[in-house]
Amino acid sequence: MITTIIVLIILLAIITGVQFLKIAELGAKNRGELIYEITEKDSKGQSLMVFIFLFAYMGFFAWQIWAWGGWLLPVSASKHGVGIDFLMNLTLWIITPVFIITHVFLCWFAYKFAFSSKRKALFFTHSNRLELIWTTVPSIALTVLILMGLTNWNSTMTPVPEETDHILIELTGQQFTWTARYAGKDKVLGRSQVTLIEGTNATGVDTSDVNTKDDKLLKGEFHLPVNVPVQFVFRSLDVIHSAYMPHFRAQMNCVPGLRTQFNFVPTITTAEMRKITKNEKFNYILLCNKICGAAHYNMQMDIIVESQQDYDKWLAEQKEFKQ
Ligand SMILES: [Cu+2]
Repeated sequence: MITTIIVLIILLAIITGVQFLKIAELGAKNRGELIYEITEKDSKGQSLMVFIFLFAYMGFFAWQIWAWGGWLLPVSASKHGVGIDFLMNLTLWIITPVFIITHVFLCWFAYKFAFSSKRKALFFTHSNRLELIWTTVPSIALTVLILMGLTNWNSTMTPVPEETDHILIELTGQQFTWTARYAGKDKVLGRSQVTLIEGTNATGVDTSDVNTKDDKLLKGEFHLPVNVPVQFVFRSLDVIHSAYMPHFRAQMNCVPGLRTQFNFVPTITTAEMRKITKNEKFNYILLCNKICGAAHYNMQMDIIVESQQDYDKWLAEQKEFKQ
């Protein structure tokens, strides 16, 4: 009912506006004026408004930095994340001055060169020199940024070589929970497939595979040793999820029927990060970053980064799958 009334009010307002315009047109016709002719006075007024808008817009921009700047993530807790942050900051340092300068010019020119009957516009079609400058400069800047980005991308996307000391974790997403599986002593994850899902075997691990016996399945939280490469493998049992670990600057889609992967090296323990953020309750977190259904926001796991000793102790306490 209320929606219908609102729609009616909007329709009536439009009709009234059109009628007012018609009256104005008729009135102007009577006086022998052209209502749609833009006078020099109109032009000056509009250009002044553009100039005032510049200050409001830049003020809003500064306010946003002031108001939201404090919500940025703390320092990166992974090795490659430092590179990502550097790239992000470099990009901002390049685009922020460009953004400010172009808008100042845009609004200033609109004001300064507003229509005047005393002035004739310069007819200017083409300049090879200008074309060359505004093609070359952005090309060089983009090439440098993309090359730096690719180097960083390769460092997380190239699987950790077998011979390098690392840990292997499989993260499985399903509506609406995560399961972490550790490869155990043999450092090999047992096979798994969706057709084997039943009862307590929620992620479908293959119990007939000898490599499965020492695998460890975890809910709620998982631990990582500091400064050791972690190779992640991602699966999904239903829809597309996205494993997002913001403090490590890492995110990967979990796609049904596909194994995706990345690796990173955690560099700051949870205890150290609590000091850095001055927050005793701080915890690293794994989130789902795809809106995958009604309880999507419930898909979280805590991540504890600790010394190798503490990690070994914790891992020994976790039950093996065969139990
Ligand atoms: Cu999800």
